[in-house]
Amino acid sequence: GLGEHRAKAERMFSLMDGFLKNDPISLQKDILHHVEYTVARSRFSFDDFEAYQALSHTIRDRLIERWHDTHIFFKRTKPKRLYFLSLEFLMGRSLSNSVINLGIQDQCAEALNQLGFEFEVVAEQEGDAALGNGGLARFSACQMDSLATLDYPAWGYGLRYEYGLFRQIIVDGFQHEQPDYWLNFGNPWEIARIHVTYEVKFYGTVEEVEMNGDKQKIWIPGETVEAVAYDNPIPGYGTRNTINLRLWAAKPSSKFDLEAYNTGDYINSVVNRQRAETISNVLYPDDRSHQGKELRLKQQYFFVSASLQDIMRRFKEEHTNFDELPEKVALHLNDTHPSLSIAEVMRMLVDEEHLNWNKAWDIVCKIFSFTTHTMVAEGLEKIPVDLLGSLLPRHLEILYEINHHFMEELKERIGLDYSRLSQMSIVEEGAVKSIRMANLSIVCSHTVNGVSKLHLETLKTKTFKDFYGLWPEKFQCKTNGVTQRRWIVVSNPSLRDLISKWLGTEAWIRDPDILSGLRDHVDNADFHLEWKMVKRINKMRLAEYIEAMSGVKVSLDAMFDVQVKRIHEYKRQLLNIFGIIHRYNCLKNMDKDSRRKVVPRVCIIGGKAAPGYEMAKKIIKLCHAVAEKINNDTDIGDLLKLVFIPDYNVSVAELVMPGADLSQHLSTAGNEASGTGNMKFLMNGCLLLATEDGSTVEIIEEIGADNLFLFGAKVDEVADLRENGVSNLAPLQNASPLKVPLQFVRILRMVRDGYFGHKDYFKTLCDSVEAANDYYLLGTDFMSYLEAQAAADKTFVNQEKWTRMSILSVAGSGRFSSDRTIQDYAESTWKINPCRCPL
Ligand code: GPK
Repeated sequence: GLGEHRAKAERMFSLMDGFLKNDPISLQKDILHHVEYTVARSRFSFDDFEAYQALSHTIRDRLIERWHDTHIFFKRTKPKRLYFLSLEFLMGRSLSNSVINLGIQDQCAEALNQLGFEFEVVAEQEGDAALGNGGLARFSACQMDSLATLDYPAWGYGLRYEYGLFRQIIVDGFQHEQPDYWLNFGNPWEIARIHVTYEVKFYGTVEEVEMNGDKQKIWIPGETVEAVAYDNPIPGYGTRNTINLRLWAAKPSSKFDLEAYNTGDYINSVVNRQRAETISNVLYPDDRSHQGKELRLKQQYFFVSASLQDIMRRFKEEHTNFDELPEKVALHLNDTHPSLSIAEVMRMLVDEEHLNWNKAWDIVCKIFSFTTHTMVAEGLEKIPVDLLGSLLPRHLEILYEINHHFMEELKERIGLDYSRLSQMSIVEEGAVKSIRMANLSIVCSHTVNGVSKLHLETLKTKTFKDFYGLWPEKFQCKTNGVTQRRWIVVSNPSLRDLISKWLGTEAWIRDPDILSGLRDHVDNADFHLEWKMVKRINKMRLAEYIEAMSGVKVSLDAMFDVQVKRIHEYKRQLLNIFGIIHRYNCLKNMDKDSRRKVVPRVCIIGGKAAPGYEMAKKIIKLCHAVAEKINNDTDIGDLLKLVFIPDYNVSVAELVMPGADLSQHLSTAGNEASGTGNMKFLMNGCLLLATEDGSTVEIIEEIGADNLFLFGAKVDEVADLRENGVSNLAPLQNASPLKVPLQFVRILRMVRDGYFGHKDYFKTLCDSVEAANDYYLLGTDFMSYLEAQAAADKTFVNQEKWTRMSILSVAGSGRFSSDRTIQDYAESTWKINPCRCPL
């Protein structure tokens, strides 16, 4: 009975010695305990990596306590929960972040110190968790941090890829990809839940059976694999709340296929079973193009099926009536990647729970919300019907039925406008009949979110114009944000201290709007001095890293100019490289006197190209070819350096952003849905040189156009420029210098003619600008780009002005905290409330 239960609980508690303590001595004891019993090294002799392992386990224990308490509290209060479904999470390192969010950074540093170790060195031992590609995936990670910090009852769901995003190595200037077998060194941040498993089924047939006089479809699957949960605690800052990121790994089913084993072919049967594990083996490395690969579809369904079984089981433990689902469950689709969830929930409600179709549909339409991350329709995900029909035959039927109902409704609303009907249809007819996952997500979601104002505007007027006409109220803007915990507190401790000192509080770490208080000190000379000192310290760290990685020595007096992000034609790293070549040409033509007035530059470029993206790979090679020329030109010396930082990832970003003076965001207007790198640089007091694209438009609103360097065509000019504008470079030979800037033509010619070597290899790259009509408008924007660069140079000479702009950047960055984004989602999309675990 209850009394017995309580007595047992009390005895357990008395055995427990209370919660783990966080004073330095207790921490040291725990670290040594883990050295001896978890890492199995002698406590009298262990190295930095073993210290990292032991400290991580020490922190993990503390996370687990909070994570248990949080979940017990959620179970007791039964709040509406948010389930954030994403196929990608770029978490990066966990140690520093956890220690900071737990509020025990000083204690840990002291504990390590007394054991003869240094916190920074130990933290450096950790590898990145890189289960994602780029912006979308890192944004998911930032959102998890904010969900935990703001006490929301949320779960993240994802896949536990054994190989994360490939490692980029550069050989002779070319990118090579190496597998990222990140689990080789163990992962103290996850908890294997070997008993939390679900069967996931594939293939097979659909049959019709009689059920209480009704005909009912059932799916007879052909293959079963098992999903095993790995839980990753996500601690909030300034709260006990620690939420869960549950990642699924595929394992062979624990049920045996008796027949296979009885035929005597034991070895082959085992080998075949083992194939199940391939499903969660590897992350697809191309962002924004997942088309028609069976393994990818398998990953998506594997993820969806396991997550929804888990979510439904939890719902059924607490509630009995599916009418309550919309009040208790919010399912968020992070892009279309998890959108098979829609068909899966319908299948569960109709086939398994025997609700009638309309009732099930009514419920489903109240639980899903959707965020899209692309601007252009070509980037939208489609799944060939043949593929879907063979892997998931019942789901295909359900998708057809959803579409049938939708088309009927649509005909009533808009009449027999066949062109519009076929454009809005979930099913795309044509050479390859496909399911349009974005249309599906829009039809079924109560809210469709854009990731910046400009992005939402494009969705409404272009990409999803017809859907907007039909359901204007569905479309909402939720401008992205990034977490100041990682992007200032973890990555830039000197700036953290400086901000807190001048604001007189650390409250901005939970309440980022407070950062605007820095404006009060924007003209204070002492503040300026300290501000510049912090930047100098961070530049020093970065310079050391650059020298270690590339052998290039750089001057701290130079302007550190950074462009780091995935390599894409639309992000225009090529424009940056052309600008650097231009700078080089100018320097070569100058006399000694003029050179003395030049602001020295260190140009830093970093980013990965998708393995199959030829043009992006050529941009990387060009960068190296140009760097080789410039860096070895003794005539130029410190006036200009170009370095490519290999293997750009979250932990490299943490080092690069604080050390940057200037950062570049060059996407052709109308292509970058939001951008989040710009926000991270802003938080680190780095000035932006940018086009008016994505969220930069809102950064301008917040800090004023005077406080960054803007250039380029505006979004509403782009279409016109592409059609009639000055952008048509072909044939280049005859182009008038008035139309295409002569400098630009000359630079293109240098690359084409082999000035940087590799003439043949760069041919298609040059063609992409010339013959392909300069789709991304490099020629058009070139002069404007050079002017913005010149303005940056001019400002840099005036350090007082520069520092002012830098301070105002940080002061205006509060609006770009993911805390703001998440609060907005929680209140207006998910309708969830904070649920704060008592201390
Ligand atoms: C968008 F469509 C995609 C994609 O597949 N991967 C990805 O990283 C990015 N994104 C956008 O390109 C960024 O503008 C945006 O800030 C980020 O998603 C987060 O919304």
